[in-house]
Amino acid sequence: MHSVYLSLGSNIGNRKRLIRDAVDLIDERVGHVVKKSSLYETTPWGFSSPNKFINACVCCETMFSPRELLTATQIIEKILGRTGKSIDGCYNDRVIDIDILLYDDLHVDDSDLKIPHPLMEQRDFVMKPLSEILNK
Ligand code: PH2
Ligand code: MG
Ligand code: MG
Repeated sequence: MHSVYLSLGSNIGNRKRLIRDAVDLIDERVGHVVKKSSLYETTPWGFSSPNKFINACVCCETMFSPRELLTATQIIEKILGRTGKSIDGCYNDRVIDIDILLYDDLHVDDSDLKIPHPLMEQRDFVMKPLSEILNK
C-alpha cells in the first residue's frame, strides 16, 4: 500500500461541491482517503482571473503505481467536467484540478509526471492545506 498526497483546486462552478465530489471519487476509485484538509479560498497564483480558488489537500492509501494514479486522477477530472488542459503552459480557470504532490518517498522525473510536485513549495495554496494534514 502507498501513501499519496494530492492537491485539489477549483475556481469555477460550485467550487466546494466539486472539491467534495473529487474527494469522494478519489475514495471510490483510487483508495481510502485517510486525511482531508480544510477548504481554503485562495487568490489565483501565476495568472490573473477574477475567480478565486477553493483549494484542499488529501492523503489517500492506494495500490496504484504513480502512472496508474496519474491516469485515475485525470479520469476523475474528466468525470467532473474538466475539458482542456493549460495552453502553452499558461494557467487557466478550471472546474477541477487534481495534482500529485507526494507518493511515499518516491522520486519520479518523467516529462509528464514529476513527483514530488516541482512547484509545491512555492505555492501557499498547496503548502497551507498540506501542512495541516502532513503530520496528522
Ligand atoms: N493552480 C494552478 C495555478 N494557480 N492558484 C490557486 N490559488 N490555486 C490553484 O489551485 C492554482 C493556482 C495550476 O494548477
Ligand atoms: Mg495544478
Ligand atoms: Mg493539474
